[in-house]
Amino acid sequence: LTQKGATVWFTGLSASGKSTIACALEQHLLHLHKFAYRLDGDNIRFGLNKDLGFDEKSRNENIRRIGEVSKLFADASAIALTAFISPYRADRAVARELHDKAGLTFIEVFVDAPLSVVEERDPKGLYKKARAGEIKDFTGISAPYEAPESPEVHIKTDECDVKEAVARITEYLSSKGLI
Ligand code: GGZ
Repeated sequence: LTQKGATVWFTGLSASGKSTIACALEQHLLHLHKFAYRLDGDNIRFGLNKDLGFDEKSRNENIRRIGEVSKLFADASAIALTAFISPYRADRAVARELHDKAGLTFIEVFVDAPLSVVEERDPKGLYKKARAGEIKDFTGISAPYEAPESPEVHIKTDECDVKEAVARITEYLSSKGLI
């Protein structure tokens, strides 16, 4: 492969649009004949990380492992796309450092939607359950979300549609010579 690997790291609240954008970006990159691979709850939290819950320590470990796995994909020349809340700044910094040390590009994409908006969307009824105290440690309600201070790409999903989000990330990848 002549392709250079990298990790595009999505972070944001539940229902902010991370998976939707990551999926659309993956499709777009595959159409460009780029080797892209998406890591999300379905293939990580139900597999490698099925021993982990949602308390702070478990999330730290969840993100640590995802950082390591995405680095391996990037090292194998893929564009790894990770779609996890990853609420702690320090955990994201560890993932970035891993990539930096290996000479691999790490692109943090903040999928930014206000709590009021994601709570209104509530596609799985999780916010309602969290408000009712039926789910503990729920991000944004009873557990913290630490927003990125200087993400490479900042997408406000209530002002920007999926197509535009994909275009902005693609532009960034292109500006770095990754596609
Ligand atoms: C947040 C939770 C929780 C709690 C279950 N807090 O919208 P979803 O359903 O499909 O995505 C959420 C997903 C979050 O898992 P992550 O691995 O991305 O989280 S982290 O990066 O913080 O480790 C949500 C569901 O799991 N979910 N319980 N308590 N989200």
